[in-house]
Amino acid sequence: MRFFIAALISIISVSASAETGIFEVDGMHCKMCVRKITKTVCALEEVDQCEVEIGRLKITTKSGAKIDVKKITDLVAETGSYKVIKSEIKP
Ligand SMILES: [Cu+2]
Repeated sequence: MRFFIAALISIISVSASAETGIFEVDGMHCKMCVRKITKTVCALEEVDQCEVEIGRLKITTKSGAKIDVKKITDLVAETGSYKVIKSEIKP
């Protein structure tokens, strides 16, 4: 519940532009890895567009939503033996 409220606040309290984040992910090696990351990260409420390939994740948020790098990094790590090694956020 607390997580849900925090996510809701982070969506509401930001300006009305989307953000794009590119994450380099270590430990991905096949289509199953791509599928697992897609299932978790792309399903986030604030994510609008989501492209996953081996070693790389690109997400664009819905208008007004920002990318929480720590949240994405933690989620990627929880999904399997994956690690975000580089992230770049563009407005
Ligand atoms: Cu794999």
